[in-house]
Amino acid sequence: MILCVGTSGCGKSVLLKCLQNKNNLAKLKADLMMSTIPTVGSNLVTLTRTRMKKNQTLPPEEIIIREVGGTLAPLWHSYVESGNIKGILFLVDASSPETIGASTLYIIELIGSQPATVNLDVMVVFTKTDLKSGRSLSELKAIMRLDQIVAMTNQKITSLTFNTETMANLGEIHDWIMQFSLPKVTVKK
Ligand SMILES: Nc1nc2c(ncn2[C@@H]2O[C@H](COP(=O)(O)OP(=O)(O)OP(=O)(O)O)[C@@H](O)[C@H]2O)c(=O)[nH]1
Ligand SMILES: [Mg+2]
Repeated sequence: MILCVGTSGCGKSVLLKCLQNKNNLAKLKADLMMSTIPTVGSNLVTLTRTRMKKNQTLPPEEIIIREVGGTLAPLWHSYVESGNIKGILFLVDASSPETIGASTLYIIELIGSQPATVNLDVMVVFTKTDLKSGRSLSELKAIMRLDQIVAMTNQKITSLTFNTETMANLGEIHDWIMQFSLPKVTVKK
């Protein structure tokens, strides 16, 4: 399982919807037209993929992602401790400087001091980069002090940007998540 966290309204549910529909852009655009509602508590999303190897279809693989909202930030670490978490998808709203500051504190709290998170891979996604700030990835990383956090925690942290206008990097985020996937369990009737 992957834990997807970030401050309230930073775009977690929207990104997960994009990942689920990435091969059906028409449906995705229709879904995104509908207004999103804040996630209450936590929400589970499953991603599935089927790959080909030498003209043979490999068995389907899947992974579950657990979204946990910003209001539950003090409890994020407990989801890592209680669940079978393989990696953390940490979203940061790049359009809001105050939120980037808060996210710095939250990520240090989550991965800098919790024993359960020290060996987990982390992907930081700066969302809403279509909005006013227009900052580059390196500027966003500098504002968040991400290089210092990496040096401090000695953890594997990947970072990139995402927005629903261009959908750029959706494939990279999908591939990062799917590296933790397992063969799909089918229940025989
Ligand atoms: N312009 C723009 N708006 C976005 C983008 N991603 C999400 N949003 C908007 O941000 C708002 C919140 O998105 P959600 O995906 O519901 O945010 P969330 O992090 O799941 O929020 P909570 O579940 O309440 O914590 C919605 O109005 C989205 O349409 C983006 O890339 N660009
Ligand atoms: Mg949500």
